[in-house]
Amino acid sequence: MNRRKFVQNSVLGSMAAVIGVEIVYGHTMPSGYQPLGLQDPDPFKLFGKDEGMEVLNDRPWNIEAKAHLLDDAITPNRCMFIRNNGLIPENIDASTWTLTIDGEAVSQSKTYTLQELKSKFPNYTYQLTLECGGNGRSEFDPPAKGNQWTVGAVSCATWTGVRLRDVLEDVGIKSNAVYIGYHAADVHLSRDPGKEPISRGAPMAKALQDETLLAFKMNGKDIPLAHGYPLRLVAGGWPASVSGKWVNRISVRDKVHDGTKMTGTAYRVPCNPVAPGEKVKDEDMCIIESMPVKSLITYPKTGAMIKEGKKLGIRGHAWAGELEVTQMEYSIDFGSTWQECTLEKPANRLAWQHFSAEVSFPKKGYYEVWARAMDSQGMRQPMLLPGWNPKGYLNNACHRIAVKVT
Ligand SMILES: Nc1nc2c(c(=O)[nH]1)N[C@H]1C(S)=C(S)[C@@H](COP(=O)(O)O)O[C@H]1N2
Ligand SMILES: [Mo]
Repeated sequence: MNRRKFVQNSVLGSMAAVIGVEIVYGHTMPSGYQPLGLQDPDPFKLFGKDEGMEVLNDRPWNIEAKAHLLDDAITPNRCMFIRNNGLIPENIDASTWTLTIDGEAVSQSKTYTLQELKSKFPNYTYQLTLECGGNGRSEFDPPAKGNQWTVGAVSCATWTGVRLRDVLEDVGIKSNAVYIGYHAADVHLSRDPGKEPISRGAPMAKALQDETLLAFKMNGKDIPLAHGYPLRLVAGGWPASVSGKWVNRISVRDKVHDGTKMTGTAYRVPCNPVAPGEKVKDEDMCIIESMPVKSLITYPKTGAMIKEGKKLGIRGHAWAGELEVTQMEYSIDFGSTWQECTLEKPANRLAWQHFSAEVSFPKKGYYEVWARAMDSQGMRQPMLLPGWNPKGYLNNACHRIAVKVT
């Protein structure tokens, strides 16, 4: 008798199905062994992402888009960045999923099944811009720790769900309500069930906005697993960390929510500007709320070549947190002069806006096209880096592409 235990045929069969071909010496594989081909999944296939996306980290998964991949008016799953603080929950069963509303500021906590949420409250659909607070971090100097996002940690998808406000009204909110905080099913990297990877939230005013959704659909389909299936909070215009994925509990707090990554320096910037590299005390750091005005040239890709005498059509999107973008300009002379772009109205509040322009170049040579948006309060994007901050948030510098006229 052979003392070694071998993998069962049925297990072998399912492993082969995932790998896609027969595991030729599979019958000699020790039982419990994970073939490398299963340990190292192709993230693009795993999440249905475009192969041009950049994997910044695999534990946890963090994947960003490139500017030209964000050219669609509405971001498809294929090009949507993934930002995880922990491990994606496994074995989700939407038919048994529940959402509990509790906290100091509810008279009585209440639990809803997903089906109850969907049928009991009116459904709404909005296009909502979600940008990671750390988008653009890679440019800061001295560098900031964390995912080195360039420009691609932003999306604007169509989200369908119920208003958080309607659900909170149904539960009954007391007058001491200050903040909501979400809790979710993802797992801390340590796998310690007592630790949450992230548990953030928003003041009541944001929680009660028309566009703040408990969403169960993205772009008309079930939300992809990596983006929060089967239920996620979507609070457009604020750091996307407020938009909790895999949400199963929302606490209505009588103080600013103090969950993981709400306190200390997480998702906070110095309340007053500091010199690059300066140490900032925790109590001098303020929570990021609305994201600043920003834009992205999504066509053409940087490095474009065009023929002398030809005009170049450029296009992209602009957004301004809680505000609307009221002007969009481009420059081909490193910001010395600016020309107006055509700018569309947003599909709804908190949706990004599309811009376009026909650019002429005076002669052959190297150019850069810079794009600059202005919000409804007259704030414009900085041409280069904005204020340095210890965690590298809120880089809304003008996006730039290189163009050669030959
Ligand atoms: N439960 C949970 N929600 C989460 C996160 C997370 O790690 N866990 N990451 C947050 C952060 S920091 C961002 S930027 C967005 C990213 O959303 P996306 O992965 O759908 O693009 O989700 C937010 N919601
Ligand atoms: Mo984020």
